[in-house]
Amino acid sequence: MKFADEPLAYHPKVRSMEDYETLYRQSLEEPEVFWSERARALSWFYPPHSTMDVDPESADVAWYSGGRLNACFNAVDRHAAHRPNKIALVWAKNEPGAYERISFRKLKHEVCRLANVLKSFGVRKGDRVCLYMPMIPELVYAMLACARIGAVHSVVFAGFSAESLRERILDAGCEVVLTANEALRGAKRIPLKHIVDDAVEGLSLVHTVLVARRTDVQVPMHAGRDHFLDEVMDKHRSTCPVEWMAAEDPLFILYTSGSTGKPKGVLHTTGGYLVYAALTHAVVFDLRPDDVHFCTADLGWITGHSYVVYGPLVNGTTTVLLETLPNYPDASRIWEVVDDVKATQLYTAPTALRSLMAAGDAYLETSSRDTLRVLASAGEPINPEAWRWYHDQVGKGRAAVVDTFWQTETGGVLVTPLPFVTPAKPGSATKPFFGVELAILDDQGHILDQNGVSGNLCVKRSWPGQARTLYGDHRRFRETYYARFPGLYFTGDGCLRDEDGDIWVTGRVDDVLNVSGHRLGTAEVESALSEHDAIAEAAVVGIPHAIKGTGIFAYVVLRPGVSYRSEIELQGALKEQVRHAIGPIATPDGFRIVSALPKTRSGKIMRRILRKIACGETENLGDTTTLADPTLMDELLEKPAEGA
Ligand code: 6R9
Repeated sequence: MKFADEPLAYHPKVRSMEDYETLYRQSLEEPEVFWSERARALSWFYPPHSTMDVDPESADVAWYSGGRLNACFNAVDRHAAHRPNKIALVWAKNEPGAYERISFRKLKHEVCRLANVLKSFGVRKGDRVCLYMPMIPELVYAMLACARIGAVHSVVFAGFSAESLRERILDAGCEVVLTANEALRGAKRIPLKHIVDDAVEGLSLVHTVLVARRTDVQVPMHAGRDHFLDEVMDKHRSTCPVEWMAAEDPLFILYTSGSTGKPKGVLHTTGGYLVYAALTHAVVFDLRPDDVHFCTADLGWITGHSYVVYGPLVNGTTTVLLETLPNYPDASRIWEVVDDVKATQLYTAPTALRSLMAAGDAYLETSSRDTLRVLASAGEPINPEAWRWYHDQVGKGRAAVVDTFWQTETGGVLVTPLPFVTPAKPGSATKPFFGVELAILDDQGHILDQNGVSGNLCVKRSWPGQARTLYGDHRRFRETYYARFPGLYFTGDGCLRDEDGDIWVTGRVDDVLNVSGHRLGTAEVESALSEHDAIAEAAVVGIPHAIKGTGIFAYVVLRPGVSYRSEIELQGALKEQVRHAIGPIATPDGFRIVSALPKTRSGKIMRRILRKIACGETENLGDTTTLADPTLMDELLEKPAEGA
């Protein structure tokens, strides 16, 4: 076995635009050479005998065939062997000033214990395990324990409702669920165990629920099914052999929203994902051996998977796990954490920056932030004002800002500047990462080769971090990503390539909303609203929102004969309905009751019109002649929508 015990030594050093261009060219002209070099940053049980094997027609992608490796071994064991006392994980707890530091040695022991627990409950290679947990070390242990024994984790963001959780447990066929008695999020306590109880009620599929104890609160335990995690971990040894997985064996499933109501179980595999997560983590964040990487993302999202857990730990980097909200108890908190842990990188979302910025610069005075070298952003377009504040105020002009564009499906960053290398341009994600060949197409499918064009953002060839399929639905995978522009991966985003060739991602061009950096399908929110007894039909559109980026505006048609005491009360009930069906992140910001929805003659809701009306842009509604009922326009235009 080859030990890449100093993974950083195997990542390329990019110090200038010439370095970037040379390597970028090589990555496209000699992909075999480039990508086999990159695989050396991992420890393989058997090294791969090829790099990529792709059939664009069927959207079948394989990377590093013949290779065998284990994700947990790469993230934990090799570092525990070479630098056991190095801190792997700094847990910044909900309580201000409270931290727990976990070394690679301890991480290995805890992960092994938990892996043995999973095995004792019958979890085997290939089985799916659902993790519905707060941001506590046990969640990291659980992800890595699954990886260690070849089980596939499916982390479900602990802000999702019981209904959403149930749907995801069923879709992935999870027999074991891990949770906690409660989650602490700022001043709130979230009764996770109760939510799990509701989610799995009557489901014979789930035979085991393991409950971490985050607080002292008592929760009902279902005899034979529920066990406290600490109690069962205590019974098991802190060593556990790793399962050597094929490079293409699944590592995890992560659900994300699409343009239909049903969430998509994005599946990532082992070898390619890890190579890409580790490489992008090292290059995009200008990684050095003693760095402390602080990414505020929840592990329920891809950013948490790739840049809190896998990227940093595979690179042997100290990574920070933030349990709390960036502004709890106030907007100075996140900056104080930066100082306390001596973070060298900060990775957060524009929505968080906007709300911290709105709180005022006084909150920056209790911290120095002098350790920060790289300030990164992801999840949605960053507005130039937030970019400048991040650069000038947070980083005092000394740290590089990188705006990273990517998706759950891409596994790692796709378009990004490189810190201290790529000339900065507030609001632009600038250049493709190594191996990523972008194409911009017009709606008719013509590739727009020149600069100064805008259109649909696609990727021409495979890269190792890309998702391989949607769990149990390869046809949907093909249709969602490869059918719109045959042979190309379609991101679902629109973009502009400016005269310098820099990329500006402008946002989704499909029926997906990006609310506070979280993806939500309009169809999901609409079906949640329609479940309410009063509602016959609903349509939701995105509207500009100062903090969230995009807010949700809902048009609802009531059932005949429905009466309600006040519109406010009805709105309250509808908000509750959406929280119940999806979770608080999907709560609409504004409502309007209408007698009917504008539809084409084929019955398609004309969201374009609804969006313009909700935004108050009634001047230029475009072509309304295709409406099935043109008289509806008079009603829609009658009363301007109340904003968010
Ligand atoms: C990593 C992540 C993906 C969608 C994506 C796009 C938007 C992400 C962005 C960005 C502009 C950026 N997005 N990063 N838009 N600039 N730097 O967020 O994954 O949750 O799957 O969302 O987010 O619309 O298609 P995911």
